Amino acid sequence: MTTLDFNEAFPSEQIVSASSLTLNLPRHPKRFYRHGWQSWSLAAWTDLNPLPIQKPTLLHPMQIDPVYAKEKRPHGSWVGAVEFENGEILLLGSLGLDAHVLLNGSHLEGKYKAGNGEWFIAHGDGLEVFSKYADELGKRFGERTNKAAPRVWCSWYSLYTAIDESMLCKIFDELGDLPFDVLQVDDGWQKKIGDWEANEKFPSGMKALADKIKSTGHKAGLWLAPLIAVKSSKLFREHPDWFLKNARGKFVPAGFNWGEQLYALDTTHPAVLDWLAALMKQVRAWGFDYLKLDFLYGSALPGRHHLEIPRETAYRNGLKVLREAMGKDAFFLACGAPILPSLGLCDAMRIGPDVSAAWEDHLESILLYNPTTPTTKNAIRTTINRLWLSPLAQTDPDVVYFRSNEISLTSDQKSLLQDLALVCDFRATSDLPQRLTDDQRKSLRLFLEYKPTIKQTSPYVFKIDERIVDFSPAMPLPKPPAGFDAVLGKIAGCLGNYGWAIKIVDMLKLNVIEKMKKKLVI
Ligand code: 9PG
Repeated sequence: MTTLDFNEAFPSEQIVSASSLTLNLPRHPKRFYRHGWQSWSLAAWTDLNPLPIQKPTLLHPMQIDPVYAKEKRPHGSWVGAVEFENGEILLLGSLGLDAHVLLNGSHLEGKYKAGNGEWFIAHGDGLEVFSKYADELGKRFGERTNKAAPRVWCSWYSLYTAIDESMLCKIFDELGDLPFDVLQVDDGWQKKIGDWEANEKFPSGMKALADKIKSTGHKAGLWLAPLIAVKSSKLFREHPDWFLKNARGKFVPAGFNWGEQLYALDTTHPAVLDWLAALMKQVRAWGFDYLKLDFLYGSALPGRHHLEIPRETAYRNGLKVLREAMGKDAFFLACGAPILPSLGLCDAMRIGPDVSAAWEDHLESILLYNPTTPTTKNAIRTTINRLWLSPLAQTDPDVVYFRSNEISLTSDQKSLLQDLALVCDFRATSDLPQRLTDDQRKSLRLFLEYKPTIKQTSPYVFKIDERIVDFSPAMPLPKPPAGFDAVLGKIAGCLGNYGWAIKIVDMLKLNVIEKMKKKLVI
């Protein structure tokens, strides 16, 4: 164990090797920078009060590192930082993968789970110390690839899983000459999560769909979640030994979605790696060149692996196999991805939770105190607080909206989200061309073509050409629920631990989408 006093003589930056490191602070800091585990987990500056435990527990593996889900003290995956009254920032960040940072009173502590590792320590201006940390990470894991930022139409945020071949083909035609680079088919095409073949809604198969996209002059993009599977999949039934188990021999729960329990592949198992490589080759052979690989966190969950290596290394080895098999020329967007272990292997990374057509969600964000829930406010907050990653991967803030149907965002909120996409230089939307007015279509075209000069003037304020844009409205976390809301939150949190309750909520949501789809005149 290494202990250092943070005093006047402290170097402005240094690298220290230690399995556990304590920085003694001269006084209690004012705020702590929490850096969540994977794309959707919270990244934010908070005061030092404990945050309520996110609910429901059943969903924890999809939202936070389950190992630290109940930690009350301020903490973060790989990196943490404190801010003092005078505005000075002190950052402690690991340069290895199995590390966690914690604020213990006036001690900033970093710990590697297995053995020694490097720590980067720097103090001074916030933007500067994070940028230096990113430089050091880049040296070790690889810097951002030089592919052009793609402009993407993605099916998810209008149609969710209610996609089908004929509807998508009509949309691809209707997008016309809008300057998209990629048309990306999201969740809903596959037989099951784990069984990556076209389902009955895609009777001509996936190669035909990719051909159709390419015939419109665009790159074909596809969503998959290759590292997890639902319990009812053929993959899980046929290869239960490929899935991650805990020390008691039980399958490690990887969350609950699609009305089912999720399990994760053990990427230290040679047969799993062969299967992953074959899957990537298959998808490329169909003609998809842009791959959004999602729910990647699954293979970084704790468990007893086939080979005894740290879970982050197990995950990274799996990701290497995926990357190699898809080829360097494919564009790889990592989503639901543990942040540090994905660096250097993907072209772009989602760095926040999903956006939605609402600014906040009373049930999920507030009653359940869940900052990973899909809302535009949650997405902007975490994305802005992760922009320091941009030298390491293209940063995907998720889609923007131009539509005015099926949406409760105000025009200011929609603009803020569009400005975030400009800041990230990653432009995507799911708006249906059939539902856009002429003016909205014009604005979308301008947005896709616009290449402004961006300057960050303070952590949340940017100059976009001559406009000043302040993202502060998205920064506050909801207040922990009190009174009646707290009671409702408790009930909702308990119900949320029952798969059937989540299934009912999901079915209600899908029902709304199906109704919307029927109204769609195509
Ligand atoms: C497809 C979607 C979209 C989206 C991804 C991801 O239950 N959950 O907690 C949950 C979180 C995120 C999520 C879906 C479910 O979204 O970010 O863009 O591709 O999967 O299913």
